[in-house]
Amino acid sequence: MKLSASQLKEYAENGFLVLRDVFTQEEVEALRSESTTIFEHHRPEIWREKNGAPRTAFGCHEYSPLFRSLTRDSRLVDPVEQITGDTLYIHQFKVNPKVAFDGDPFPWHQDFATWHLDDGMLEPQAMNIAIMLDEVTAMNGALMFVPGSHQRGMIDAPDIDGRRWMKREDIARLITKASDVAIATGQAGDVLMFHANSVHGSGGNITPLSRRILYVTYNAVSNRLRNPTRPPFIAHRTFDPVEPAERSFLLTLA
Ligand SMILES: O=C(O)CCC(=O)C(=O)O
Repeated sequence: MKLSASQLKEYAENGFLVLRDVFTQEEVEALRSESTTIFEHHRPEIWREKNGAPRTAFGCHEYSPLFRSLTRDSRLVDPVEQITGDTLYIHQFKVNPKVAFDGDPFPWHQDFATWHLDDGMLEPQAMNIAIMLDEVTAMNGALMFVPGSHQRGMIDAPDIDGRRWMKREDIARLITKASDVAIATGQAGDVLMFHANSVHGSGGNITPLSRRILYVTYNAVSNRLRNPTRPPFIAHRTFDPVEPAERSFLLTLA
């Protein structure tokens, strides 16, 4: 699945892009059901909110054949390959459920700050591409972006409990009015992709409506990690090129 010229332009200007109706409801249902099964388990790769509700399941494509198959789906691989212009490997895989009532915020950050400072990634040549598994609205914890912020490069951020949340004064310089923020809402089956230096975050979810989003982070093989410090389930150490599959991940499932 290739991006059109207008989509490439929008991405270049804003640093993020929402693609509509990419995955079918049958595919979304399969991904939701797999996520539910995964969150029933207690494993070190599954991080939780303060009250025990799931927050992030990292690296579940390593043990889920369905998710493994998804990582090769050309609807995810092709647009990232088109933008990076390189062969890709999987740097990170995760599902963030932002659960009903209890989903906590993700403060403002740039992913590349962590990837560079903690994972030893040289260039912002990795990219998140995410599938909305529920309707994502302004109320249930959609991601917010500062459009164009990816063009400013990496802004240094302190290590706070293993995360590189941005300093409030830096955010206050970037956001001085409501129109400096854009919100990435969509329907289940829509896809969101964003630049490694795009400044983003998300609010908490106090609605009774869950907001599951599945993220694959692909990195250019030439930009593989040099000296990672985070655990391998968060920053992968295998740099095998991904072979895109044209058929749906449901059909290529071994
Ligand atoms: O899922 C979210 O709300 C935000 C996730 C995010 O920005 C991250 O994991 O770096």
